[in-house]
Amino acid sequence: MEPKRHYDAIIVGAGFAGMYMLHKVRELGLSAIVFERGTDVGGTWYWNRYPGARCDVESMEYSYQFSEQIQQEWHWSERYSSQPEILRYAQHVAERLDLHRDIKFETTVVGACFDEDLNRWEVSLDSGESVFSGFVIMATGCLSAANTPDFLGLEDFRGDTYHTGHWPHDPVDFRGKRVGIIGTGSSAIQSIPHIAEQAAHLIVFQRTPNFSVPAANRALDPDLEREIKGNYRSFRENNKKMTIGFGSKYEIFEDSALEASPEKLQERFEQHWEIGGLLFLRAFADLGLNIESNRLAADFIKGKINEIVKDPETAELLSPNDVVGCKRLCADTNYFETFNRNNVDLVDVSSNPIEAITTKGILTGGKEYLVDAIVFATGFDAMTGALHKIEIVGKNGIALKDKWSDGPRTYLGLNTAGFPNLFMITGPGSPSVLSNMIQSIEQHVEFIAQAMKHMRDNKFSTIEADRKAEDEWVEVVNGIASMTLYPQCNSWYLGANVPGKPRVFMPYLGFPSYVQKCEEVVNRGYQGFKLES
Ligand code: NA7
Repeated sequence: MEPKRHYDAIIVGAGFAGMYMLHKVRELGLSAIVFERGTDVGGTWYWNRYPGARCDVESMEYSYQFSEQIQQEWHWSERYSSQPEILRYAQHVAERLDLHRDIKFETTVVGACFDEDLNRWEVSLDSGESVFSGFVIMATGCLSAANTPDFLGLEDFRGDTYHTGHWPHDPVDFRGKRVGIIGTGSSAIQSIPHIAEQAAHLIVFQRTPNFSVPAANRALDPDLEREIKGNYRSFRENNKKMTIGFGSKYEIFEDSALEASPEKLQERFEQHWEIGGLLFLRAFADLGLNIESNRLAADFIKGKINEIVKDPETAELLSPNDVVGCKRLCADTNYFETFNRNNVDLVDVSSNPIEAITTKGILTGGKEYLVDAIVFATGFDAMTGALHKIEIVGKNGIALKDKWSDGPRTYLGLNTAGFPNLFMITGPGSPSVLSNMIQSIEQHVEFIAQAMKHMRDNKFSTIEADRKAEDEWVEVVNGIASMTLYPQCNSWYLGANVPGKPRVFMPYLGFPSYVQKCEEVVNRGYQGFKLES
């Protein structure tokens, strides 16, 4: 498909955000095109094909809810969906909504520049072409810019290298190979058990151990599916009342871990260990707020690690000293058990950082570990990385990179002052990664579509965040984060995983209060936005 010269809206990215945005823009009768660098829809789930990749939000929740028909007809096979199944779901929705005809694949947007005289964006593509539009909607994803540290000698390595967030489409065969994996975040924790089963030898290079709770994944219970589908709408509404936007079907506890007797503490933690995954943090109301309560949860998980991992030295190395949940809690299947295998070694690179990649392996602590392949499970330049890969220039020639040099500043995570008609879906300053992503995507897409309709109906040509409203919002986001334990560790929520990135807590915590704020903004005539004709 050859793009036209001009569209009402240009959407960047064909993940769940871009797909639904295209559908909504079409509903408004406006013209739109989606540019997507991959060969198919799916976004995060298109790129993250590493073995064991799986969502940490339950399948019956991690899906679109705008179409009753689609949510009824789709059947998930497991409690937590695997990457291939989520990708099939994305493809199914794209077919049902006939989206492909307006998506230009294998096309990377490299620049977007606002023309103040004509009130339009000029979007530049990697082909060298330029396309113009009234609106640009960044559906670029929160975890889509892979982060590979600048290891000395990387280009000299003679074996194969992979990044979990950029995994090849053809199956990777590690049989008979010595594999090194760098990182022990969620992607590593999910892939290590699978790679260990296949490879001759796996060496895990760990800088910081991570908390992980078994996902307790299993086949989806047909009775549960029937029950939820029997009243899907009210199930979704109940989830929207949860701070994190999901998990309403589990009991909610209001008490503090500090008030519980040792027996109660043990019982509640055991119960939540069984429930599994992220929901472990719901065992007590204050695990994310009070450091003493949090320590009790940390000790419980460390006790489990000690029980599972047979070698005490390895168990000790795998036991984190951080705050639980401050980095995103991982949900695994047989992660700690994998370290009992004879073909798996753990190398601590916390005190001896990786010095270099050699032609044949990884050098740390003066020792060279020989490997045939290296897996970089080193995460992402989260939330802002994908935006900054595009040269975005707003009013007065100001680049987004410069405006955000001390960290992202947005109003509601939807727009940033000085960049009219540029929307972000689940941008920094919105619940995004601290919520059910698809639910937050839908809420943002609907807000944006409604704003576009409002502008058309009232003959406004531009919408832009007011700088004062933006400043106040940044304060609100930081204020909420500072009441929690989130800012206390070096997480990607803070940008702390990327050297040189400003340390700013990026997501907004609290799905219901955020939605309420957005509704108030609309009801007050887009309060905090400047609308101009
Ligand atoms: P994460 O959670 O950011 O994990 C990246 C891992 O890579 C983490 O263990 C890092 O250690 C490690 N890392 C990064 N740079 C280095 C260097 N230079 N040397 C050694 N180790 C390094 O990314 P994931 O892809 O696992 O998960 C991201 C999210 O995707 C996850 O939270 C889910 O929401 C899905 P560090 O902790 O920085 O010491």
